[in-house]
Amino acid sequence: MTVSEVTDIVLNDAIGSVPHSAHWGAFRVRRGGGGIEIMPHPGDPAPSPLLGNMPAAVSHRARIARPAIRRGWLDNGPGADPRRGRDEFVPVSWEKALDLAGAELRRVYGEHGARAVFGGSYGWSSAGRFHHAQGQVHRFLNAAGGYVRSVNSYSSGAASVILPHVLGPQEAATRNNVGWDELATQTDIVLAFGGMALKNNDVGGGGASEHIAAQRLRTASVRGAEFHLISPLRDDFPDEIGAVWHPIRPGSDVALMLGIAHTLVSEVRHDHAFLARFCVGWEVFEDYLLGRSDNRPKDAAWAASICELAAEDIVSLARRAAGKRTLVTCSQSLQRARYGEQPVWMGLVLAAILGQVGLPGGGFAYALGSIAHSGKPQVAVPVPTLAQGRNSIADFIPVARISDMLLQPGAPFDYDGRRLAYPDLKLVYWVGGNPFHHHQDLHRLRDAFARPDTIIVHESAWTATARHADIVLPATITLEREDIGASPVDPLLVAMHQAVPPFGEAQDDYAIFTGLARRLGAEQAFTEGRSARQWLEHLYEPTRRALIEHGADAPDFEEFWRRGELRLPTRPWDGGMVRAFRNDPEREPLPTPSGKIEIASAAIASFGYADCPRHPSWLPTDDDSGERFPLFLIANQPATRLHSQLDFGATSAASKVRDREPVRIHPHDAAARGIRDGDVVRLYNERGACLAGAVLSDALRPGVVQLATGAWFDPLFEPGHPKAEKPLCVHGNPNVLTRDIGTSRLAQGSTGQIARIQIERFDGPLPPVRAFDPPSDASGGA
Ligand code: PGD
Repeated sequence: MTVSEVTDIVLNDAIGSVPHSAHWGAFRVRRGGGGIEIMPHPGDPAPSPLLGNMPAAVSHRARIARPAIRRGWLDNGPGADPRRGRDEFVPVSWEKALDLAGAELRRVYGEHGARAVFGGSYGWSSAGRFHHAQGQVHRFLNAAGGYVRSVNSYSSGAASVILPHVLGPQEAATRNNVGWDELATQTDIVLAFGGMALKNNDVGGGGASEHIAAQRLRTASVRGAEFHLISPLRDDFPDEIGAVWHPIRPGSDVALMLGIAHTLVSEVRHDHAFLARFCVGWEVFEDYLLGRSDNRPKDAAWAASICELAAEDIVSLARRAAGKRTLVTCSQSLQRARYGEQPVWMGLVLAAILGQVGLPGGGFAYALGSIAHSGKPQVAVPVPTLAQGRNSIADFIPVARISDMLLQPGAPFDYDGRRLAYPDLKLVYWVGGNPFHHHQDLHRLRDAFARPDTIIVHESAWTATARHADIVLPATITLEREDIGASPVDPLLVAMHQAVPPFGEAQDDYAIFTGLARRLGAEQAFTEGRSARQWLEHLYEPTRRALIEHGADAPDFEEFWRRGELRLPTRPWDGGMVRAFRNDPEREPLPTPSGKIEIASAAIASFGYADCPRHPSWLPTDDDSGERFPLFLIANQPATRLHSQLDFGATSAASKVRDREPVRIHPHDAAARGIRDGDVVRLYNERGACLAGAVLSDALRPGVVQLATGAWFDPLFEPGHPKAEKPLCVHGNPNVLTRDIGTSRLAQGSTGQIARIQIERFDGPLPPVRAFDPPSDASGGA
């Protein structure tokens, strides 16, 4: 029997459903009644509500049915063009679209070289290991001639650069460091800076088959563990756990950590032996902490004046944490802000002062509770991975410097001790990401996207990124193709069967790149002569071989595909590099310059960055707009979708208020502005403005409003209107308000988490939300 015959049987089996997987969970799909039904994996104790967004994706009007070319590009050819984002599109055949894209790639490579092609193409795309958009675009561009890449992520831009200097690779502080099972059974007290919101635990890149965070927190709580939530938002921790809420002023966590540290040291509750044996730089940091070097002791009263919590609560936190199995966690959100390196570094130092680093259930954990994959055992065998080939050029940008790069070709910039220069880009190729969701200061990004000669995007839907492109190639969604779902920290390998036929003329990214590679004479290098199905079999093979070596269940591909999933063995939990260091620091030094935890870093000091000095420090804000814009906006991860994905789906749509993204406001702030629950409001600052639907809530600290990211950018272009340069987003995308500045010269990470804004009731005629309607002329019929 052939594989496809086996597939047919599975597709038509008695249950009538097929297995599949997304970043937010494994599930089965059943077709019927003109749509699809999604059934969560039975082994998942807490399936994600994001599954509810999937049925709409199959045939929503926002889907892209045919290749389309922007009118201005088609008429005038390549070149900078401010009409990007508000031009019309002309549907064309695949043949014509690929001919145009291929010819343009050839022109740019020929005239300007690979340094003129940006393929950084950041984004989460979908869960499969083969049709993973980043892997596909990088492999294609490497075969075609090379590209300028991006490094690091919007998730962890600051942490991924600071941690190797002071502890070890980011994984040392996330994976295999402090696990959920240890927290459940051994931790006495958790200081959760930025919280552990369950919505964020729903999602893990590549798939998360078991959502265990809530259950582990419950076990710990029943055992008597004490939880402290440090966040401006009360629901950054599950209600049922009964955490003590410390409603801190946004962006001031480092001051609180210093205040706790000062109390510990001045009351001699710190672990001096640990600091002496396992750390370097304590003395210089202690001088700063106690105010010997700057005449400003960072005591509880000092901290209280900055973070606006009571000094006695800070002292009490320090006393409660001392002498117990204490875990300090730092969420990803804290470091997605100006000086985001500091809370990560200082969280580690606080755990070191408590002497807890490396103990089971104690110490420091970065991103435990920020993403489904932290704190879970690693899979013991390699998971399928598509090789990306070799890039012929070395140029890169830190991922969040995209607008700077496009706006300032040739300009110098700092990054991690190096002085680099932005390349001069002519062609931008974006696949599997939505910069008009993920980047900050979207009006500046619009200016940046007006600059290149050509922008090519593969998308399944008319996102704002697709609308800002010149050549738009319709991509399938994950449900429309076969793949293998896997992650190095999830034990379930999923045979992702095709659930529905492609929408309109959509093609897989692999098929699109194959067509383009053919036109560039690079087809063999890109495909190696394999069909998509042959690639799946090829990528599965190393996993199977490793399973055999492990003496584990190792079915051949056909059998794996028939079964629909395979449980992979996991490594025994051993606390990883940090625990090994704790057990034997001489033999198992950390991979830092000193081999120890760096409380002060000579390397960082040598860079001379005022915005990231030699030891963790409180750095007052350099945003002086607080007088004009008195409210803090928290632009956090949504609970109703992953980033901007499937914003039109049922779960996301159900949360909207009069079609807009909900913005939560404290009743005091609302009353002061005459805002009632359900009103449409306008959020604004000097960078832009958006509408949103007001939801009054006392789960926020007064003075703070919260608007999640991911509502599709929906600019209202009014011809001739003086503000057309900064059009109002009528749907509620907070990135029209956020600041496009790096965390510091060290990491240059994204700072999208916090912005200063003002808010008012919107009484004007209500503009319709058109984000999900295709641009004019583009639909062309499905
Ligand atoms: P997504 O919405 O996941 O956002 O930014 P990211 O760009 O990853 O975009 C993925 C896109 O890929 C979607 O448009 C989807 O349709 C498309 N796609 C999915 N599968 C495929 C495929 O197979 N092929 C193709 N061609 N396309 C596909 C996320 C980023 O946003 C991240 S990771 C974080 S942590 C940041 N968070 C914040 C924040 O907290 N606050 C602010 N203000 N800003 C943020 N931006 C960042």
